[in-house]
Amino acid sequence: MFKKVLVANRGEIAVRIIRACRELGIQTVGIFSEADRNALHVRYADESYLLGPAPSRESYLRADKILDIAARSGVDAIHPGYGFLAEREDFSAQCADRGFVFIGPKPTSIAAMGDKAEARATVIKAGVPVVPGTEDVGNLTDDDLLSVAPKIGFPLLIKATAGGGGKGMREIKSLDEMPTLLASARREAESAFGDGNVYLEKLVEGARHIEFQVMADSFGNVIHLGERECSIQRRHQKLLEESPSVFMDEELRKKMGDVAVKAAQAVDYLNAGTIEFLVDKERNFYFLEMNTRLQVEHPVTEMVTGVDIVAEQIRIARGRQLSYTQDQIEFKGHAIECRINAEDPFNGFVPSTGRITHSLLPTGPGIRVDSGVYPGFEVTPYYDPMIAKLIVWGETRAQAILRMRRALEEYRIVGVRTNIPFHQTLMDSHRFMGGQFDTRFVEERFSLDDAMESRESHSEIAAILATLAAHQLSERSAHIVRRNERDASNWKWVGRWERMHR
Ligand code: MV4
Repeated sequence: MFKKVLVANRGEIAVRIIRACRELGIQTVGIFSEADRNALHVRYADESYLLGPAPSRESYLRADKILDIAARSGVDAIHPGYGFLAEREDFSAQCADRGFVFIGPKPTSIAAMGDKAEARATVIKAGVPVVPGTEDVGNLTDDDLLSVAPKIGFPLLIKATAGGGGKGMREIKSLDEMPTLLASARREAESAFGDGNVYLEKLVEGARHIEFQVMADSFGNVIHLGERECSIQRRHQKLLEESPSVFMDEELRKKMGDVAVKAAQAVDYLNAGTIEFLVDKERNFYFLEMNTRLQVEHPVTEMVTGVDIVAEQIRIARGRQLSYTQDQIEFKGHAIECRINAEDPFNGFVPSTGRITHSLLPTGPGIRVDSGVYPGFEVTPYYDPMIAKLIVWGETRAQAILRMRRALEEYRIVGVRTNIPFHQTLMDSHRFMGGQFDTRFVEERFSLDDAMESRESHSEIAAILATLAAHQLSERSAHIVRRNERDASNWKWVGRWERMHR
């Protein structure tokens, strides 16, 4: 086993990885920027080293400094977490060159999936279904693209080959608007990735975003750990993930799982990865891209399979076989994760910074909180606003939703604004409860302001009630307002919901 691992990340994911190491008896080395001197991951690691100033490019993106710290502290391996250097093929290669095991895939796999047009071409050869679109790789000129577009058909999407995450993406309704939008897509891709190369795909409308967790060891074993439903997102930022997807059945899971495994095998994959699919209303599914890293939402898969994905990553990286065969993977119950962001849901989700003065975490049956903060910690504007993840498990989806409501009510964070009220409103949404949503749901059909406005129309009654019930309300005021009356008890509600879905 490794003796010592460097965790090349910060926040909740660094803490998560340190926890896995601790359970495996592995010493840990943390790294931190000047803004993170008092961060939780620094306290959890056995030893920690300063990288440099707060901005990521001067700290968490400094591969050279991180490798020097790895050498100085004598680690055997480096876990990159997600973001920062996690999907940089050069970093994965440099780790190997300097004699450290990179706990993740090989540089060749990262490269093959990092170029989204190349990824398409590679998986097509392996028989993986993709959305109809361009199939050539290399730099396609505007003339190439304009001539192939009508054959693909409109509406279509321009996507950046270096992309992912929707940057440089443009929707094209007809050929005449294409030249202008091609130029702006290339400009955006050039400034975001330093690469203006693009490709085309037919637009799949009203689709769900469902992804499969895969794991591969160095003995050629590749398994999948089922799906995560990730359609609840805003501006390409996921807000909630769950497993299983309400859309899934045994047969579709088997089909998509087999395809996910094939896609991983097509790039000779090693370690943990995620295959993203679009699934349309007719249950046609298409490979979108592969994320060659541990993902934020991995806990929902851990909760329904019982697999410790990070421990399994470490095991694979040191050359052991996967602890599970596909047949040994069983799915039990339902898990939901809410991403808790330091941002103001009542004000365009602008990031909220400041010192966390108090915090009270929900606990009890079926609750897990992966947090990167604690009372006294200052949330700075330099990094991702996600400060914690609240994950619940229930026997059924209905039970998981009730548990999530209970946990969101218990959760107290004072000092920064959080999106907890957003999640509470989401948990009350009938469309969410009924599983009737796709990737447009949050942006087009769900407005926190509307939900709040209908409450404001009763503002006078609310004011009187507020005065009368000051005691009770003070308990809830940390989360602003939420509907606290339902027309039925939770028991009745579960019964109804479950009868509806029989
Ligand atoms: C699509 C699509 C519809 N049709 N591709 C957005 C980010 C990038 N990862 C891929 N994305 C999409 N690709 C085709 N051919 C719709 C999206 C999309 C989306 C995908 C996943 C999760 C959320 C999304 C929100 C808007 C659009």
